Amino acid sequence: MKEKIRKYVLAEGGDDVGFVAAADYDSPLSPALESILPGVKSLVVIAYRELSSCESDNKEIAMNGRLDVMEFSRSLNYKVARFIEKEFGGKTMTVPISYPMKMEAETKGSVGEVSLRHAAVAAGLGAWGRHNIVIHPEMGTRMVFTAVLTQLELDSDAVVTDDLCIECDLCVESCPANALDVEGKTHVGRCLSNSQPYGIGGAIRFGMKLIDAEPEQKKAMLADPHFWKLYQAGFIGFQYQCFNCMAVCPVGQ
Ligand code: B12
Repeated sequence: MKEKIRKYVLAEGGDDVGFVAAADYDSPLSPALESILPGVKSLVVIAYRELSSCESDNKEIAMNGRLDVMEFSRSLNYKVARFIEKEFGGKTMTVPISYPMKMEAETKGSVGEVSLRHAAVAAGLGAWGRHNIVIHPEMGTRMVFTAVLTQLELDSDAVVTDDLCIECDLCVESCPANALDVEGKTHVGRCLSNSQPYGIGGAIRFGMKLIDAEPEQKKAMLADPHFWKLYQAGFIGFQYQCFNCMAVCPVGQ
């Protein structure tokens, strides 16, 4: 089964694929897989190369590269899920690159339903780096992941035991928010407010200010490019302004 699925994913444009038995996936913050798909037995984790767009100082082009891979991965994830159901039976469910994401006070919208980094590491697709993201053994850090939950008994691929991070600290030094200063722990608030200034925090701050503003100030706020960017983020989804920790990592480049 694994070989057939692997062949399909690669033929359809995935850059790599790994398998992990549900019992070998462990992410302390995300919900139990069983609560998502009762009878879940395995995850098929798909890896995609991020485009070179992530290097661009032009943030619209950088974000567009991410949107390209998000759109492609949504389609591939769906196809793989359908392929598995048709070919081998059982139920499947897909896990997206980023959203939809649960927006709850408890997790502050910062925990995925399935942690794709933990899944990727357990599926042998890479190892954690100093930047707290996953480095693929050949393709490096510029990777994103999706997954398909299945009810198939698939055993886990071998995990990567090599330390792929070369400890150059370029990610730490190039983080404009100093979000990587503490090893093994990304400062979520710092990363979020810098990489997504038009995200949820920005939208809340804008709304709060608007409520209290005088009528003339309200008009000025709505005519300001800051609001236009919030508006755009609202319909494209996230609007990352920073890809530094991925883009500067020399591993695999
Ligand atoms: C919410 C989210 C964020 C939030 C919160 C991050 C966070 N605390 O996890 C914010 C906005 C900050 C964020 C930022 C980024 N994100 Co993000 N994000 C997610 C999302 C949707 C959920 C993550 C989640 O569930 N976190 C909660 C759990 C997993 O965190 P945790 O248990 O506390 O683990 C943390 C630490 O304990 C540590 N950790 C845990 N175990 C271990 C073990 C070792 C050995 C080490 C060293 C560290 C470590 O790493 C984690 C990060 O703090 C995932 C997609 C997904 N569904 O997984 C993408 C995802 C993690 N993001 C991704 C990316 C690329 C980014 C950014 C580069 C932004 C961008 N422009 O794309 C930055 C990188 C920030 C960084 N260097 O840490 C990719 C990572 C790909 C990869 N190669 O690993 C993912 C997997 C999206 C995808 N589908 O590919 N992200």
